[in-house]
Amino acid sequence: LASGPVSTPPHTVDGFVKEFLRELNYGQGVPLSRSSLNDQYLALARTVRGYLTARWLQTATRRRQKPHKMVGYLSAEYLLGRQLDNALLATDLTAIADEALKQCGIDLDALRQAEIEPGLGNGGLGRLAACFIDSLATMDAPCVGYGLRYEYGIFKQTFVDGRQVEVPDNWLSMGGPWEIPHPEMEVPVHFGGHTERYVGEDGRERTRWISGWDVLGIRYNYMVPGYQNGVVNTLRLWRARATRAFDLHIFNAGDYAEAVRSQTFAENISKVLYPEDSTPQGKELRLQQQYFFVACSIYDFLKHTQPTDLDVRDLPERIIFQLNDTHPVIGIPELMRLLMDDYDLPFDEAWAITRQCFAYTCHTLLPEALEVWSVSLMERLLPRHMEIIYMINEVFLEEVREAFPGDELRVRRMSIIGDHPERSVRMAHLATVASVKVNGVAELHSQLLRDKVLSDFSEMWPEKFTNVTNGVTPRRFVRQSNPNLSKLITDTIGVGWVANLDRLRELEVYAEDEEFRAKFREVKALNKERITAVLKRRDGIELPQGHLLDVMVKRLHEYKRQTLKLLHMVTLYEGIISGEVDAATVTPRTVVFGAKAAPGYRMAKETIFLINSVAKVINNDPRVEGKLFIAFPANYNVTLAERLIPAADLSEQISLAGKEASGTGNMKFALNGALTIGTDDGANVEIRQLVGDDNFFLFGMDEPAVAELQAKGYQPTAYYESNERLRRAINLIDSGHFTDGNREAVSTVIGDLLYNDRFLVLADYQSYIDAQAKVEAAYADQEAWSRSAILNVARTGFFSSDRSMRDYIDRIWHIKTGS
Ligand code: 26W
Repeated sequence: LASGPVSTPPHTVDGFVKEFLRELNYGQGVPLSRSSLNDQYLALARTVRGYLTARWLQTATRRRQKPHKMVGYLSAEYLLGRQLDNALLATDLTAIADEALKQCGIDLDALRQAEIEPGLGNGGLGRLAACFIDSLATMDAPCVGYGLRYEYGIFKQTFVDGRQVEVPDNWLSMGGPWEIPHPEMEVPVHFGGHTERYVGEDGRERTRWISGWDVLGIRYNYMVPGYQNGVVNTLRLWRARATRAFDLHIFNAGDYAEAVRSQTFAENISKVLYPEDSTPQGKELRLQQQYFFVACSIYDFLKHTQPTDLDVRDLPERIIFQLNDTHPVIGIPELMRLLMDDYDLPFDEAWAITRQCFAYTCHTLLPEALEVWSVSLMERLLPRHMEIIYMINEVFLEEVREAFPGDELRVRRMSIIGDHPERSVRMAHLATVASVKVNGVAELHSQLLRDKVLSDFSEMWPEKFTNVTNGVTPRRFVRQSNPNLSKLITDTIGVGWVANLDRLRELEVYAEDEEFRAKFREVKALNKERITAVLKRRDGIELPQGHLLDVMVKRLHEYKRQTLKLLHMVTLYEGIISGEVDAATVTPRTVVFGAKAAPGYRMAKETIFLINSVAKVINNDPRVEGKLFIAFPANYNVTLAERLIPAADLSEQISLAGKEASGTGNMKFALNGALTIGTDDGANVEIRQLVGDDNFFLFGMDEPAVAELQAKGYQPTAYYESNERLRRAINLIDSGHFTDGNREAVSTVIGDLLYNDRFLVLADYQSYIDAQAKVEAAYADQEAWSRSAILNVARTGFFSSDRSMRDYIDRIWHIKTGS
């Protein structure tokens, strides 16, 4: 990196025009007069990147002056969303770029639309990582985000006859203007083979790993700009490439087939993001991905990022690797391997160091989402790591026996190696044993981790467990996505809130101000106009106007209970068409769903089909015209979220209590002035505490009630039989009313609801219907509704990811911010 002065392009319209035309002419190689929209977008992105690069180099140079501890955020997913607007905002170039492009006869908005968002994540976990690195840059905290540069991100969802069809997301096909590749810096990563003992020159026995095949990690840097603070951090994603030493392998000819395999398969490693969200498939390629990016990242830190004279014994003063769920946990035995086999440290010393270098965040409560890898796969793919895991387990189980003498049952429960259904490595156990701290992502979640999922561990090491409630970046999810509300807030309390979200509290008094409430409603109305235009252009959907806008957007999963929302809509519809309910008394309501299903998740896909089927009938039935409407735009992603959330009146957060670790969409809605209808789950609990019971629609069983009902044996049919409205809603679906008389087409979902219903949809149905009736009553009083909505904005500044990062820094990382 340059250590001398770096030049920043001039912050003027003229300067910007010059940079832009230079990028267009010499970068894209086209004159303005013949440039395509994509040429212009790429030139603009590169221009803005130029402004970032200067700051990026300055940040790196400054950080190099002084030894410091940094965070290596290890995440298999980063759901970044579009980059252009965020970079313009961070550099305060939006107005300049707008004017500069105008002078070139170009509309900035058209170029914004040209960007394909990097969808390198599935949902909450990946988006959280993106929010965190944004906040760390804004706080000037030394952090490198490490991950995988998937060539194909999360699939593009399309609907064919109401059913989800996945299309590959070739996000780089139009160019990757935000990345800086370094093909000259290759990181070797080994797989397979065997280990052998040998005696070193000093007479000590050592182990070496003779790999079966190797790949190279190619570094791609992305800039992560802080908000108008001149800081730019790094996101470093790895791409796999076949080795050149490949020919040598062939000549050595020991294992020709394996060598050929490496050539063929090496580049598959970073090919595609696994679209499974919370159901690990145990696929070998996924383990290859995990080891690949973590090995590259640790190597990169040791060889390039730390000062060259650092003694590895001081590592804990230089680095803390944050494990974003269990996906990067293989980094633990990897660091052990490096310390023992490359740096010659004995096991005990390596273990003492390693145990100070990792911290683990768990993001789930579903038992099926806890990753395990079979011992046989591990032995084949990473034989040295498997040996090290056994060694770790041995000393760990000794500790357990010492702490709980004679409790062999406990030893078996806690072992890193499990026996059922096959011998496998429990990654959450390995992570917990090796980490300085283990955290959940909301108060309730952390409590349930301590009391249930990892209770043996929290008994042994109570101080190891902590909570850090998730957050979202206010830059992207308020300032950028909701310019109308942002302007109102800034006009009212000044601009400081963008980097200090607690200041939203100052809005609280304005909840009582009639004029402010009117302006607030005007903002909502404008945002509804905007989403109406977006859905029309993007999906051909004609959103009815003047409705309560009720939004449920998140991955499709049974525990999130999209079917409960659907049952509510069918209930309203059935009430009207049966004549039971006078249509004139019904609050006009539009429900927007957005949800991708994992391609192999049958029930989720059937639910998508059912939503689309119900939508088609309701939207075309004149009896409910102007009253009920369901929109299900395909391919819900970050870009659509940014348009949709600011327009919502009602936020649906209706997971079964005890199942949603936190949720982060819930926070985005509240911050944008939607009221929440939600269960006592995840961060909903904290949202409700902050906004107050009067400004939140709570329903459903709480976690202890759920546990109790399940313990005594839950029978969904009992609810079906005893609840007439529920029965009529289910019967209407079951009759084939929404599927052209085809009852078979709905049988999977209906059958599951009646005879399984693992997530207690029917048990919470009546409570949900009652809460929705309260919503309607509340919405009828627009002044009171606005007051509540404003209080939601004013009281949820806590959910800034800046605050989450403060908490990680204070409770876990102990790093310094600023220079
Ligand atoms: C395929 C294996 C697997 C297992 C778990 C893939 C992905 C997961 C994730 C842990 C699922 C996930 O994204 N969890 C979500 O994390 C968010 C950020 O903390 C929370 O807000 C959500 O509640 C949680 O579901």
